[in-house]
Amino acid sequence: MATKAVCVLKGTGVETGTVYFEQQGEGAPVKITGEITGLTPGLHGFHVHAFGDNTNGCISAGPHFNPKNKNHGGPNDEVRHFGDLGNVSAGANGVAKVNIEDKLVSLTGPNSVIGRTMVIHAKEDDLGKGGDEESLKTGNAGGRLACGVIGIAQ
Ligand SMILES: [Cu+2]
Ligand SMILES: [Zn+2]
Repeated sequence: MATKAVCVLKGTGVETGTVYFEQQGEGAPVKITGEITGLTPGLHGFHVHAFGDNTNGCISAGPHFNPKNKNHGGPNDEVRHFGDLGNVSAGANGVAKVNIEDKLVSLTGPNSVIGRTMVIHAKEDDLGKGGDEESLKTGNAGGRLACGVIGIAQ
């Protein structure tokens, strides 16, 4: 049976943002789709962060979701955080279409992302290749433009 989740991104850095998750069964890849508007054109880091906590805005979501204690990386890297989804690309109109399939993000089991927070960042994620310490933690993706807790969908 398919599991579905949804996340509405809120923050001063976007106009709208809706992200849908769908997984066909335990261990299957997760399809992540949606649209984010009101962005500056270009690449923006896009991650699942550890906590579904919004008490102090997007900051309370904590670091990237990293249950295996690895360094930051890109979505296709062996060494990466579970939450590392790379970048989304906004066109000249400020709209980014999300269309990702990921093997580590899951909606079931002990490492489920349901109840955690999706964050979109001000800057490009360097995917851990920036050559400095921060690159291996956050990809130097800068501030948190908007975020939302991933919840169970209908
Ligand atoms: Cu992030
Ligand atoms: Zn990361």
